[in-house]
Amino acid sequence: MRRILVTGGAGFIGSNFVQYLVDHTDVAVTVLDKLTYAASRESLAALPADRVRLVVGDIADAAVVTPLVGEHDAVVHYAAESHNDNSLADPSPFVQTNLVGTFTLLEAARATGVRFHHISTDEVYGDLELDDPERFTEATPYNPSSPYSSTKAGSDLLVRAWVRSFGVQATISNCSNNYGPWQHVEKFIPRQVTNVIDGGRPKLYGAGQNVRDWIHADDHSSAVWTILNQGRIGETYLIGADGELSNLDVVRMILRHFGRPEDDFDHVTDRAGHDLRYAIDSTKLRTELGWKPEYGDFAAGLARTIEWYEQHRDWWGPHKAAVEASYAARGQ
Ligand code: NAD
Ligand code: TDX
Repeated sequence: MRRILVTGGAGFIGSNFVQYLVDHTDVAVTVLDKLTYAASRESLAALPADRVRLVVGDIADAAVVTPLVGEHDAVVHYAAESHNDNSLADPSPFVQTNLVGTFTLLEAARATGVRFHHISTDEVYGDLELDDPERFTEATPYNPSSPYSSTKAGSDLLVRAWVRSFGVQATISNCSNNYGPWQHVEKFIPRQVTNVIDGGRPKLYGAGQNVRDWIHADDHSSAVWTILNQGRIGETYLIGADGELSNLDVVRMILRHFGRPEDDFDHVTDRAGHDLRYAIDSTKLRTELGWKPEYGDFAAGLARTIEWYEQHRDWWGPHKAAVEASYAARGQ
């Protein structure tokens, strides 16, 4: 593979993958990104211009997508509307980007025969009880809860159909919750960390018992590169790093890091339809393709991430007030 097109490469996880490609390979990268509110040109600014090119455009625009896909050896498709709370406030861009955008890319992959890797989420499987001994596997039935996760589930099913009916050379990965630098302040960990940096209090939805399975974005990127190179066409691989923690525990870890009392947070209005627990069994990826995560120690990864947010106030600061105002308007 010499040339790779990364959709959504100016977002949190997509930009991490672009950085990964620059650091670990010699491929030329094109980023196709609409530069929505969630994008950040700064996340790509330090990368060498002779390795990374940015094309500003919409994945649902066939006139842009089809010729661009044809110039590459592979497409890695990250672009999406990604925030559950936004999907509850206005589902429309989620349907357009996650479904129509993925459809448009698949049609281009079908027309050009280009290898396609689809980035998805564990949320397509719905949620688990707190005491369920089972975790999600590739065989778990789809059961999404939110407009966001249902559009991601629909996009996965489009990929599967385009493989089976049209022979598109695609793989799919479903990953758990990512953390790390460059994550938008609307998301859970950056929101709480920046609240504390600003002298405010973390905001926990409901009782805070909901469990998420945390993975560092660098580990997600290494898994995607492994699947792109060694994955079997038509297969799905779950990506996870055994990082289950309740939201309450994460908030307490953040408060401890800053030397603040562990109960120095607010309970706020719960998310509608809030998934209780996600948990990934990544045995298939580990045994078939030999991948393993490097960031086993969540506390250490979280501490580095907190330090990054302390050092990058100029990046997140300008967005913070508007994000908090929209949460406050919803009682969150
Ligand atoms: P993000 O919101 O940070 O970034 C999304 C990027 O996609 C942005 O740069 C945005 O400008 C771009 N984009 C949105 N609509 C577009 C369009 N119509 N055309 C072109 N570009 C468009 O999201 P993220 O957290 O980096 O997530 C990236 C992908 O990973 C998504 O597909 C998401 O479902 C998946 N995922 C995320 C997580 C997580 O924890 N964040 C976990 C598993 C899977
Ligand atoms: O202020 C908050 N307080 C709070 O308790 C926010 C923003 C969130 N939460 C809770 C809701 C969730 O239980 O924290 C948990 C994590 O919330 P998000 O960061 O919004 O992530 P989640 O809804 O779990 O989805 C994320 O992981 C899967 C990504 O945003 C998705 O793109 C990915 O598919």
